[in-house]
Amino acid sequence: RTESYLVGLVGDGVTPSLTPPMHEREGDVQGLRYLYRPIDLLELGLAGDSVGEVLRSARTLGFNGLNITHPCKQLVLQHLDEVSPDARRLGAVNTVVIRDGRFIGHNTDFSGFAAALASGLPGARLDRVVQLGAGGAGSAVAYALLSAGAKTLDLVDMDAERAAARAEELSGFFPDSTVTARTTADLPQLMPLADGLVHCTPVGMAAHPGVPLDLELLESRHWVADIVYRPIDTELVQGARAKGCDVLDGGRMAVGQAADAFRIFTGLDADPERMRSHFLEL
Ligand code: SKM
Repeated sequence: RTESYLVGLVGDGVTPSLTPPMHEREGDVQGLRYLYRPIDLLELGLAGDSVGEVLRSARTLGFNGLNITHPCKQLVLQHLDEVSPDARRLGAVNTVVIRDGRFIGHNTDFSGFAAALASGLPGARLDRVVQLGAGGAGSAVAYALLSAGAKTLDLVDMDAERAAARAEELSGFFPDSTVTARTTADLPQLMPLADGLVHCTPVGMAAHPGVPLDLELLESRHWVADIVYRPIDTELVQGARAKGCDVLDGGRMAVGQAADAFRIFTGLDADPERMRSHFLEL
């Protein structure tokens, strides 16, 4: 019988992350003994490829699991005993549960975004979606959109090769959908055809202010999802609201990944709405 939970987040610069307080508060509310430690590789002077060693140390010390973030989401794969089919296809793991001495990997970035989309933009049309950004987070989001039934996905990235590689890979996983690599120059043609827009680049974060596209391209019939959550009201989110669009802010994905990881670690459902109100207080 597990009477307490000890989990952590491994990655570079994770000390200020909001994930630990989100989990701990949910544990408190559920009456659990639940501790969530940041394990900051930068502060520890450890490189990303020490994630295997960190995993084994965590097992030795009785951890129930770890969230894994940059730069370890791919590096961790080779150390796992089992990987969920979705995480395997995505080639990225952000949640490792330690059970009977075995490491089992999952990806709650994709499932968390899917849950966020379903709860925050219920009934959003997914026939045609434009996505900005095809990096790590973008890959998980694209996978979630296609899993949720997006029929046509236009994938825009400043790195044309990266967009092309992702589009080809995703087309292989979702043969009934059309995934096409695009450039920002295509946006004036694409937006009039799109139901919604998802933003997965760093633009709008405190360190990268601005908007990722010309807001004139937004129409009130578009829904807009941002995954940037610091600040929560990015310039894109504000601009889209001002246009009358239905909007999903980045906090929903941040909460979604945490809620799904909480369930994987404990076997207990987290309440995403309660987690979100706590997240908004942090
Ligand atoms: O996948 C998530 C991870 O679980 C937690 C996190 C964070 O708190 O910074 C970021 C994402 O990589």
